[in-house]
Amino acid sequence: MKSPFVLHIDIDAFFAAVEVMLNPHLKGKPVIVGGMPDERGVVSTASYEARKYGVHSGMALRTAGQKCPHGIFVRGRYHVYSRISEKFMDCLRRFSPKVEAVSIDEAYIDLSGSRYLHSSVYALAEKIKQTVERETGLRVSAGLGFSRLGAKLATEAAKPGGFFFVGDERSFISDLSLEKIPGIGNHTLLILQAMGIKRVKELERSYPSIWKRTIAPHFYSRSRYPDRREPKTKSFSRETTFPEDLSDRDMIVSHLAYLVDRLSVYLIEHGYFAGRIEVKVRFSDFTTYTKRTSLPYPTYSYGNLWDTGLLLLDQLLKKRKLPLRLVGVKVEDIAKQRDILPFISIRSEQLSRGVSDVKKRFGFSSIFTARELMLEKIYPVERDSIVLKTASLTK
Ligand code: DCP
Ligand code: MG
Repeated sequence: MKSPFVLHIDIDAFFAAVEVMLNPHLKGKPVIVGGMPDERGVVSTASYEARKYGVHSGMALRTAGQKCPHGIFVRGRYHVYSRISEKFMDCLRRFSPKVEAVSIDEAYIDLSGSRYLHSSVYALAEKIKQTVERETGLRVSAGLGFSRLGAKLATEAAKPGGFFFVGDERSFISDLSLEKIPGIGNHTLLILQAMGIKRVKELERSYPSIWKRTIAPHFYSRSRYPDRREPKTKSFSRETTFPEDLSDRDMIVSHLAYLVDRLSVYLIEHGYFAGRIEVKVRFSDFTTYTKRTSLPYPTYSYGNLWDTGLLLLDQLLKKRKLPLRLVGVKVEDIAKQRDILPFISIRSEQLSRGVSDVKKRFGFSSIFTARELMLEKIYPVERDSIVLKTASLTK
């Protein structure tokens, strides 16, 4: 039999597990990360103890407070999680040059080359799992498969803490209900469910053409999985819900400036260029709008991201005459290099680099633009961050 070669690893209850690691008194307790139960905003994640009460990522904090009144609520420290995530990815990269980070706590590792150096791919996968757990101090779940989809679903089945290998991916996946399949959107799911289609095999039987386009490629074009091109992460984003809805444009702008600053420094530290930028707003009535555009050229510069981001924000603010609840920014078309060198001045990039060096030495908060400094009025400022209410990341 051909060896499986895609390993998928995902950290269990990531943000909550980090909080428990840094404060062992929390061990075994229902920990809920994202904010206080009387605050607006949503749960980033919850420890497995809290999940028993029905608390999950994306749930309103107030609902979480009702479901789990004795829960221990913590705000969350994004920069700490981000540092641990880097350690996690670095550790994986020691085992294979082909590591595709798909979110802050999750990656695919292509073992097709490395397996020849080891007696068995299963032993190698087990060793990788143990090594990351030892080095990060966190528990992970792992899945081994012939395709990314197979590996990811194996991890889901192995949670928490296990390691699964799905031998017959095709029949395993056929038995699954459609909502388990990543990439099938809610809208499609509702339509299919209304047509009485709940499982993958029903889709195959009743609508082979849809099955062929969506599910089949995972089995037939094995060589496409994992992607053999350079590992590519599609986007990075930062967003925040305000402690109270905001009408003051200057204050909204300050939040956006801070989030853009964090993204710019992140791009610089990782040697990335971004080709597009998207801004997102949510009004007090929960209507949400996004607007995106290509940047004049791929860049990491705060100034360039900011100029374009602000234009998008102003267009979005015209959509409704209501106070704002949330603002977010995302960069996409991420690349490690830039094919066409811009003919324009790169002074703005040099400036961003300089600022990022200062931040690295003296802390993220050691240097801010005046716009960002307005946030001091409403949030505590620590060495490495302004403590926003919910500095959460979207995947
Ligand atoms: N996250 C978030 N908001 C969401 C989903 C996730 O802020 N709506 C953050 C918090 C999570 C982290 O991303 O800790 C990783 O997401 P996962 O989906 O992997 O969830 P967990 O790691 O928390 O739990 P699991 O054990 O199910 O992987
Ligand atoms: Mg996880």
